[in-house]
Amino acid sequence: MTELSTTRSEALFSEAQHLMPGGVSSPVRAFKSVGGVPRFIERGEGPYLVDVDGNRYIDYVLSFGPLLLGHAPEAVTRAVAEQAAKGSSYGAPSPLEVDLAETIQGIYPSMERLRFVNSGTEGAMSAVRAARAYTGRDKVVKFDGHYHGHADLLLAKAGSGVATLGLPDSPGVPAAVTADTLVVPFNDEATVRELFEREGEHIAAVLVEPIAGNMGLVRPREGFLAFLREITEAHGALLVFDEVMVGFRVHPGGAQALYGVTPDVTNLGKVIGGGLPVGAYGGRAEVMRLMAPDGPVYQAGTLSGNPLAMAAGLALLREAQSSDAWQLAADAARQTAEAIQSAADAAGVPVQTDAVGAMFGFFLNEQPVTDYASAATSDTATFARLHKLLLDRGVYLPPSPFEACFTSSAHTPEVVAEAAEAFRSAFAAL
Ligand code: HOZ
Repeated sequence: MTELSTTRSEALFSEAQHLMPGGVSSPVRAFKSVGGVPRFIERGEGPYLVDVDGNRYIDYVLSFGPLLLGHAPEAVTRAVAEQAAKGSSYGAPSPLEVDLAETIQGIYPSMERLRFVNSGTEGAMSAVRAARAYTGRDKVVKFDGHYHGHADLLLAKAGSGVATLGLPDSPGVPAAVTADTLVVPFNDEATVRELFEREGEHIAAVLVEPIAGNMGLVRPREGFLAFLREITEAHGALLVFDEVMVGFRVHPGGAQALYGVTPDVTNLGKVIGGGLPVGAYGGRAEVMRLMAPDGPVYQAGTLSGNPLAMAAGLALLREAQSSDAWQLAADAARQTAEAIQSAADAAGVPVQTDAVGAMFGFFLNEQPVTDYASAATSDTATFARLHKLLLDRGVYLPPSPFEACFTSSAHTPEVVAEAAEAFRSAFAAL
C-alpha cells in the first residue's frame, strides 16, 4: 500500500500553525493523538471527503455528527442557497424559526418550549442556568468522560478533546466555578444514589449524554436512564439529556424515544442545523418560562435562530422524515461495525464494537467498555496506527479513540463494502 501524497495539506498545516493554536479551529482535528498531518479538506461529496491533495476518503466523521444525509445533499444546499439570497441574518425573528421549532417539537414532544442558540456548548450552559434558576439550587451532576461543550462549569472530567489530549481539567477555569459540578462514573447507580443521599437537596440537575458519544460510543446499562429519571424526580432535581450528538441519530425520536425516558430539559445541536452552526435547548414549559423575556433568566445571541442554519436544519429534517434516510444510515452503521469486528477478529486484534442507529464506535479493548475508566484502558497506540493505515486506504475515522463514528444515508452498501475491504487490509497490516 503506497502512502498518499499529502504535500498540500502539510504546507497548509505548517502555515496554519503560525496563525491558529495547533493550526486548527478545534483541538481534536489537529491529529495530535493519532499523529501525522491533518487533512485539509477541499470538498465533501455524499459519503466522501476530498482533501486538497485530491485524496478521497469514506467519511465516518461527518463533521462529528450533523451530516445525516452525507455531504452537500441537494435538499440542504438548495435551501441554504435560496435563503442566502434572502439574507444571512436579520436580528429579528423569522418564520423559519417557527417552522424548525415546530418540527423539532413534533419529534421531541418533551421540548414544550425551546430556544435556538449557536452551539451545543451554549445550549448546555443555558440549560444548567435554567435548571439552577428553576430549582434555586447550585450543584450539577455530570458523568466522567461525558462532554457538554466547553463552558467553564462543565469542563470537569470532560470527554471529547479533553479526553483525546489527556488534559487535566482546564487551566483558566477557576476551581470555584466547577466546585458545584459533581462528577460521577457513568452507569454507576450506587455512586449516584450515595451522592443524592448526601447532596440531594442541593442538586439542581443531572446532565447526561443518554448514550455517551464523546468517550467513544458507550451505551447506558439497562435501566440506568430510568433510574436517573426516578432519583432526580424524588429529589426535586431536573434531568437534562444532552442529545447534541445522539439526537436524530440513535433513533428518529432521539434517545428519549429509544429508551422511553422523558427528561425535563433537552439540549440539541448538530443534525438540527444541517451542518451549519446551531444549538437548541428546551423542555418543560414551566422551566423555560423562566428564560428572558418571559422570565428573569438572561440568555441571548446575535446570531441565534440564524436563518441559514434554520433553513439547513429544516431541509435536512424534512428530507429525513419523508424518506428512508435514517434507516439507510442506521444500516450502514451496523454493517460498518460488523465489518470492523470481523476484520479485527481475522487479525486477532481485541475489539469491542457497537452501533446504535446511525452511529457506531469501537474500542481496541479486551473488555467491554461501560464508563470512562474502562474506555481509557483501550489501546490508543494501536488506534493511532490503525487510523493512519485507514487513511492510506481511503477511510477517514475520527482522529481520536474517544470520539464516536457516524454514517449517513449516502453510505450505501457499496460504500460500506469498500470500507470493509480497507478495514480488513488495515487490521491485517497492524
Ligand atoms: N467536540 C466535538 C465532537 N465531540 C469535536 C469538534 C471538532 O473538533 O470538530
